[in-house]
Amino acid sequence: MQFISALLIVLCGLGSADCLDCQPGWNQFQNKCYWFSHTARPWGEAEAICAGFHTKLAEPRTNDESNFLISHFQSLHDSSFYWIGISDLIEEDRWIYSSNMQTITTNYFSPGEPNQHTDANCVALWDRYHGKWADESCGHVYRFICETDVAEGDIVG
Ligand SMILES: [Ca+2]
Repeated sequence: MQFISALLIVLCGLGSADCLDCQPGWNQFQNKCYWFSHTARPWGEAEAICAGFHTKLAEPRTNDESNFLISHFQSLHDSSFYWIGISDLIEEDRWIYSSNMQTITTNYFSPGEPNQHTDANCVALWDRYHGKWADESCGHVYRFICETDVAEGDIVG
């Protein structure tokens, strides 16, 4: 059974259509499920909405995860910005994940970004940068991306 679970994870990571490990409306990549919102909120409210579903704003930890978010973002063609769970709210110019306050382990700021200093403390994917990151004022009202781990029980079905 463990082998089947591992196989499903691999297949789902490759975008298998039979993959049912995420809830309807969520997109799977590797062992995470992502939801791209249809409504726009300030960063803090976006975080609260994710938390309301026991999830969190997306926190890409690897280049592969960042690349997945960017490619899915580009496939949507429907919004200019999407919030993710990275900010320098606590300490200027130290970009951290919201859930554990650790310094980011993958950096997809577009060249020249971040560039707005204390005026912009939250990170969004931006279509002008083909989905790479910009620092934005946290009060701006943008769509957002929530993430959650694939539940182990769901993998086995
Ligand atoms: Ca800042």
